[in-house]
Amino acid sequence: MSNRLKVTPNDLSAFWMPFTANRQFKQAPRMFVSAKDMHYTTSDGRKVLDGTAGLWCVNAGHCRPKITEAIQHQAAELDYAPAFQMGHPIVFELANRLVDIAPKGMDHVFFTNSGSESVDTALKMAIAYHRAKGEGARTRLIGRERGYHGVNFGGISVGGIVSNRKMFGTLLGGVDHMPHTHLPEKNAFSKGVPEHGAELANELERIVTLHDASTIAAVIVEPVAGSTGVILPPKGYLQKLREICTKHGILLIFDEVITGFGRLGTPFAADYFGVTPDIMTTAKGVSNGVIPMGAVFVKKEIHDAFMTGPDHMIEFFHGYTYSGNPIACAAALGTLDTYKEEGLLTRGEELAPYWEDALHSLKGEPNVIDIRNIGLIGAIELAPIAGQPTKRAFSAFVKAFERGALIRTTGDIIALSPPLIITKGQINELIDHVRDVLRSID
Ligand code: PXG
Ligand code: PLP
Repeated sequence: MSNRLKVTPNDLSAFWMPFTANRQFKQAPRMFVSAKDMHYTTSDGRKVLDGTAGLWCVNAGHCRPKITEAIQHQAAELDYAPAFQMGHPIVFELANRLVDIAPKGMDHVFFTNSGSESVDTALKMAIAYHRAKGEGARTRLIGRERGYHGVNFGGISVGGIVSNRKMFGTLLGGVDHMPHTHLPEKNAFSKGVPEHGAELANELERIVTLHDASTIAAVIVEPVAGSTGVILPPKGYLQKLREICTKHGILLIFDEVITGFGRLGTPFAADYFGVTPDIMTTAKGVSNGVIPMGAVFVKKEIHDAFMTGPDHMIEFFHGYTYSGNPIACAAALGTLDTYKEEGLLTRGEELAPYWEDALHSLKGEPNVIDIRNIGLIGAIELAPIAGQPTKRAFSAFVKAFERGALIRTTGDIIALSPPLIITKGQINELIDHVRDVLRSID
C-alpha cells in the first residue's frame, strides 16, 4: 500500500460529495482504499464483496491487469491530444472495435466522458438530425416517469425522478413523459420480464396525437430502468415503442448506460430484447469505470444526414475537450480485451438462472414486498417504515457494509448488480449477507 493510502484525512469538510448525505457520512465515514477483482478493502483493513460493480460500472471486476497496463503504457506514450480537428490512432481503433460488437446498423460512435454527457449528446443529435433533413419543427423530446438519464439539464428534463428535477427550475421546454411500467399489484415477484403492462406503450400514441408527430424528435428510455430501483419492460413493451416510433418518424434512443456491456448477458439490451434503437447512449462499462468515458452509438442514416455541405465545414457543433481522450481509449481497449478473453459480455446469460433463484430465495424475509431480476441485475423492494421512507433500506446498506458486502439502495429498494466475474459461491455469499441484514434490521 502506498504511503498516501495510509494517511487518514483529518478534515473531510472541503469535499462536497455527490448524491451523498454529506453530514451523516462525515460523522461516520466509509472509506475504500484498494480493490481487487470482486472485493474492496476498507481503510480499517476489511474485505467487502462488491455487489454493485462500483456504481454499475466495474463489469470486469477491479484492478484487472490488462486495463491497468494499458493505462500505464498510454500515459507514458501519448497523454493527451486535442480532440477537435486532430486525431490519434487508438480513438479510431476503439470506435471500430465498439461498432464490431454493437447491434447491426449502429455504425458510428461519438465519444463523451459520462452517461450524462452521452444523453445530452444524443438529445442534441436527434434534434439536429431532423433539422438537417429539413424537419426543423421536430424538437419535442419524450421521456418517461421514473427515468434516469443523468444529471445534466437535458437528462433531467427527459428524466422522471422527482427529487432530481424539482430543485432546478423550469428545465428544457417541449418535453413530455410516458408513464413508468412498474405495476407491483400485477407483477410482484415476477421472475425476469413481467407479463403485464405492454399496453402502456400505447401512451406514446396518445402523446403523439396530442402534439402531432411532426413536432417530435425522439423518445428516450432505459430498456431496463436501473437507478430508479430496477423497473423492467413488460413483455412486448419495447417492441411496441419501436413500432410506434418507426411509424411516426420519431427517433428511438435507448439509454444503455447501465445495460450496455454485458449486464443482461448480451452485449447490449438491444440484443437481449431484439429491438434496435436509432441512437444508443453508453458509458460506465465501456471503460470498466476506470477512466471516465461515454460512447453514443448512432445508425448510419443519422450520421450521414450531417455529412453534407462544404468539406471544410464542421458538421456537428458539439464535442468535449476530453472526447476520446487517449488514456480513456486505452482503458476502454484494455476493457474490451478483458471482456473478450473471459467471455464477459455473455457470461451473465449462463449465470442468470442461478442468480434468479438465489435472489428469489429472499421471498418471505422480513419486509420484502417485491423481488425483480434480469440478467445480472436484482432488486429487493422493502416496505418503508411508516413516515420514514428510505430509512429501512439505508439501514440495510450500512449494515451490509459493516458485514462485508457493498449493496446499493434507492428509496426503499435494494439494487444488486455485481461484476460479471462473480462466481456462484460469491452469489450465495452476497445473498446470505442480504438475508442476514434483512433479519437484523427494524
Ligand atoms: N443514464 C442512465 C440510464 C444511467 O443509469 C446515467 C445516464 C448518467 O451517467 P453518469 O456517468 O453521468 O453518472 C446513468 C447513471 C445507481 C446509480 O446507484 C446509477 C447511475 C449513476 C450512479 C448511481 O442507481 N446511473
Ligand atoms: N468552460 C470553459 C470556460 C471552457 O473553456 C470550456 C472548454 O474549453 C468548457 C467550459 C467545456 O469544457 P469541456 O470541453 O471539458 O466540457
